[in-house]
Amino acid sequence: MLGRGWRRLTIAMVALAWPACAATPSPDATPALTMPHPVLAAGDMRQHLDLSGVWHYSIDPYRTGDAGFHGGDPGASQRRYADIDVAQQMRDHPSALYEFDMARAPTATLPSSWLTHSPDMRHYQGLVWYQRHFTVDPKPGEREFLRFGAANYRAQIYLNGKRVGEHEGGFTTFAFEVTGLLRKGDNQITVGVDSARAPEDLPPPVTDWETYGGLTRAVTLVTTPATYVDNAWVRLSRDGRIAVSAHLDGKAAGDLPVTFRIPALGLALPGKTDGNGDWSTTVAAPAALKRWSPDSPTLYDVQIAAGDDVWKDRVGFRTIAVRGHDILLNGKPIFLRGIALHEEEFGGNPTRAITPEAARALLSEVKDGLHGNYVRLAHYPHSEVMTRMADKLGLIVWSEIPIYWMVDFKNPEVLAKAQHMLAEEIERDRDRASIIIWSVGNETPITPARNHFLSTLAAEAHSLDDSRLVSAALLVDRGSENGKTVFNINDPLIPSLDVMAVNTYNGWYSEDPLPSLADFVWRSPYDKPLIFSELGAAAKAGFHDPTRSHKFSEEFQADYYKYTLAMASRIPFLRGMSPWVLKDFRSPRRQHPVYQQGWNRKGLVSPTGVRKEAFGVLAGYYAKIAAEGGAAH
Ligand code: GCB
Repeated sequence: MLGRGWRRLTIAMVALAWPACAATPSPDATPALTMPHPVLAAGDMRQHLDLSGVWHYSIDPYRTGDAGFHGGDPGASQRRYADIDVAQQMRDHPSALYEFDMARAPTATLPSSWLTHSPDMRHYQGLVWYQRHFTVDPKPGEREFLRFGAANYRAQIYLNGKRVGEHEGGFTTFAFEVTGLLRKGDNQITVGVDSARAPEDLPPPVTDWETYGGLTRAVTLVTTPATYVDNAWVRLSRDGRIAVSAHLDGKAAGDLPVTFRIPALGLALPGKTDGNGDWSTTVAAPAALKRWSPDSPTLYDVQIAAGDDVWKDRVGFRTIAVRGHDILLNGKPIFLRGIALHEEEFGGNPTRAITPEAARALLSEVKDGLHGNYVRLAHYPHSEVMTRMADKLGLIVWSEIPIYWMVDFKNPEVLAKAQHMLAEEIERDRDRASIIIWSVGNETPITPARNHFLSTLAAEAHSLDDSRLVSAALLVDRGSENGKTVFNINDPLIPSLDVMAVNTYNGWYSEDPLPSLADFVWRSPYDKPLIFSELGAAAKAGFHDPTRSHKFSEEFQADYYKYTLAMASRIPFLRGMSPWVLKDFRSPRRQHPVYQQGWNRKGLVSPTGVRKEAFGVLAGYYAKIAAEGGAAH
């Protein structure tokens, strides 16, 4: 299973020709068999040195550290990544010219976006160089990897002045092997992060959320034995068996005895890798296995022992499937009582630094405040801190890649890029029981090129992960029949999807009187479940309108929810919803000076967590569904 997906991905990557992606291989390490990067599945659970903390930074708006003023290599005076002590050089060679000095550049605490480093960085978009030093004592026979939780949007990495690699995509985790490049004692790491995006990038430049440029997730130095488990997937297959797949990397990876264990269940499954270092097996789920669910989010410590390595993760076991209009969790119909959220912590000046406390605060408001069981993590893969917290707290997750609005669908290189992002997303999070849906697009205009692009991605998601559902947030046709407003869900992509999803904003972006919403008719020729992936209206917390008629008032937002939920409750094939959105979030396109001030105000809570009136409307609706058993609305 793992091998098949990897081979297909390799083809995509060759087409993309990303020459500098491969890590410099260590003399005694076997280069990765198929992936340009190591996967380092569950790398956050491995032995590592956390490089979070104080880094120096230097802005480079004209990208002088990338290229000289006539193109070509940058001049020595501009190479921020050079492994030199600039002050010492200037003392030793008074005529030498340096127009940077990272050791004396300003500092910031990472991970965080640079938007909060200083007031003059608030709207900076472009290239920023980061540098820090760290001390290690590499041991012979060990391998070391630099692992990045995320770098938004493009990153180039240097270790001790040598280029290690580069990465594109602001929301997925990646790693480079640096065995043999580390020094005993002091080491210098430099990362150039560029937040600027072109129309061929994902997402394209125009979105409805803040571009938090920078190293927004942890950078770690991960250590493994010479041969180690690079990729592993542990899950409950649709037929109720525990399934394990693993890929080992290193000289001894082929024909190596391996053992999978779940100590709490006394389960030990021995096996042996094939010549490529791949191993997979299945076993009937032990009777004592407790299924993961929002009501009972049981997680198990699991291990794969292989040679000197013990790969570890903490996973839940559950099945997810669709039958007609129903979504079945562990074989039972479930209604998804959700809300959408951006990766943005509570507070008046967020920086997209998702600590466990920040993730817990957001998700607890969903679980305990709204009586929810589901979150849409919009519009890109969120931090692994968030998906692990969802596993732990018991929230079902929709995860997506940023195929948003006006993507360059005709461009095969953009498709290859999207496939790569999808694979990185799935490979990092395939072991999270909370995730049940991979979504491949949001509100994309229907054209033949878009249909081909998204159906290719949907097929890719199914082939990389046959245990989950695939969806996309679609547009719908609005019509009128016998005086009634009718919405027909008939997107040509639907045959490629397991679940239909629609964003709906009637009464907010349209002038429909709110009481008319309840009579709207929703139809689809497809026998598939529907989720409202968005619905919402904005309100500025604290702005009240006793007439309940003004947009941006808490009362209007609350009534919008009341009437939209009345509409939702009459749709017989609706099986869940993730209204837009839990918390007001920063968005440069929202500039009303009184009500928005750079924030999308569709949150049910303010940036600092103050609940608006509509919060209670949705919480009441969900509490009732939960009290009635949670299967239907
Ligand atoms: C949408 C988008 C979401 C926006 C939202 C809005 O349909 O998917 O990213 O933020 O509408 O507030 O208009």
